[in-house]
Formats: sequence, C-alpha cells, structure tokens
Amino acid sequence: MDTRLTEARLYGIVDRGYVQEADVAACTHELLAGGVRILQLRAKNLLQEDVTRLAHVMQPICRESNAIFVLNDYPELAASIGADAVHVGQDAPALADIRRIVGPRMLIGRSTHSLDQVRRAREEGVDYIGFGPLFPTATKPGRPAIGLQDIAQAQQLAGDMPMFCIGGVNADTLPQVLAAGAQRVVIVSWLLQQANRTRAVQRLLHALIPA
Ligand code: TZP
Repeated sequence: MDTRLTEARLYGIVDRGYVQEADVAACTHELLAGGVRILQLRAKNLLQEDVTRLAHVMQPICRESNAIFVLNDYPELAASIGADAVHVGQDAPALADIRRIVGPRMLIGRSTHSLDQVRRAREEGVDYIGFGPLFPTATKPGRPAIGLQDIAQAQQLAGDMPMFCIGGVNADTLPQVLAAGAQRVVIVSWLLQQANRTRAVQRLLHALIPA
C-alpha cells in the first residue's frame, strides 16, 4: 500500500468549478506547498481534451512534490497519462472492470454515500473511499447530506481501507467531523476559496494530524 495514501489526512481537489484554467498550476503549487500529499483534478462537464490538458499541467507538479495525482473519472485517460490514481463514483463500473483498464498498480478510489456502499467498496477491494456528502454543499448541488451519525460505523466497516469524509467540511465544521470519528477529510470549496491556500492547508493539517 502507498504510504502517501495511508498517511494522508487531508485530500485536496482542484475543481474547475472553483479554479479557472489559468489558476490551475498556481493552485496546485499552493496546496502542495501547504502539505497536501493527495490531490485530485475534478473537471466536470468539460471536453476530454480539456481535461487532458489540465491533467498534463497538474501531474508533473504533483510528481515533483511526490504527491499522489488523482484523476476524477476517465479511467482510460488516467491509464494513458499514467496518473497515480483514479477516482470514480457509484455509477462507474465494478472495480474489476476499472482495474482491467488502469492496470494492477494504479490506486482506485470510489465515492460512497451510505454504510451499505462502504461495505461493498470494502468487499470489492478499492484502495480508498470518499464518504459523504456529510453536509449540503454547493460543490454537489441537490445531493442530500448524509450527516455525521454514520461516520464511526463507516470507519469501522472500512477497516484499514482509508476513508475520507467529504462534503461541507471546512475549518468550522472540522471539529464536529473529527469528533464523530473521522480520521481523514476531503475539503474542496472552502480551501480553494481561501486567500492563502498554503496557510489554510497548514492550519488544517495541524488540526488533523495527532500530536
Ligand atoms: N463528493 C461528495 S461531496 C463532494 C464530492 C465531490 C463535494 C465536496 O465539496 P466541498 O466543497 O468540500 O463541500
């Protein structure tokens, strides 16, 4: 298992919904400078050629920092550019089918929204999961929030499969999320909208990494 994944407490996402193309490289540098070691490119509703171009911007920057570069969706593209990881949703094919596309070494993550989905992700053997959205979030408008009450049980079901809690996590909600049993989080919009993203990551990591 990749220790960069098992040791990660904060998973960052460069989401084109919040970051203009011209800011993608700077944003990637800023998040990595703060200490993010797993970073995803999320570019919904873009042409694949545009996603490819952005991936080619982020991937070498991640590599320089020895951070895991994750592509959201597009397993074929992830395989062709040699991404470190691909992240897929519940509507994506079974793990075995994705594995056939991306080969034996690429990390595969899947979004989960319920305890049942966590159980199934564990059974199919994905490398990590997202669990949420915990709170309503503009990043996934209209998606019902699942709340905090299942986090501890989900964490138990996940076992040693890293589980990242996601959806409406920010500096204010983080203490409740951790108190509910979360060990790892994904923070998207709050982090991307900070004036000093590097400093914001450093502060979050301070709160996340046990002394
Ligand atoms: N999957 C579940 S919630 C979510 C995704 C991609 C978005 C989380 O974004 P934010 O802005 O941190 O609430």
